[in-house]
Amino acid sequence: MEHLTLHEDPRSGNCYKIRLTAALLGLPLERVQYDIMKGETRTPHFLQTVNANGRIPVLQIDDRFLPESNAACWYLAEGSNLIPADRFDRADMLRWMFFEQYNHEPNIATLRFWL
Ligand SMILES: N[C@@H](CCC(=O)N[C@@H](CS)C(=O)NCC(=O)O)C(=O)O
Repeated sequence: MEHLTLHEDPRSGNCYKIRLTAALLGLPLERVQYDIMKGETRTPHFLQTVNANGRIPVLQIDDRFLPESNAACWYLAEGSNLIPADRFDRADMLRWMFFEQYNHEPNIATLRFWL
């Protein structure tokens, strides 16, 4: 059984999505926390070992690192009933995940965080 570790800042909505997906599926998740306001994801160690893009969340699966929240949600959900069996419904799910990243995340979620 693979060991799952979430590199996160608990205040981040992108990290919450992954914790929520894991909880819905009953998957145990170890949590390693960083303070993004203190630049803790911009250290040489983080950039070299966790994510060269300097951002959380990153889902660690054993010794492999998967950045991008929606990729992590997809990884956890694959094979479960959280992903529709129907081809169109699956593409529609991806549509909302892309919409979330391209429209909601930069225009609403990030502004809310900074305010
Ligand atoms: N598209 C990425 C966005 C990742 C992202 O912007 N993470 C923010 C927190 S939600 C972060 O790490 N900011 C700290 C920084 O850029 O130094 C995802 O969905 O995971």
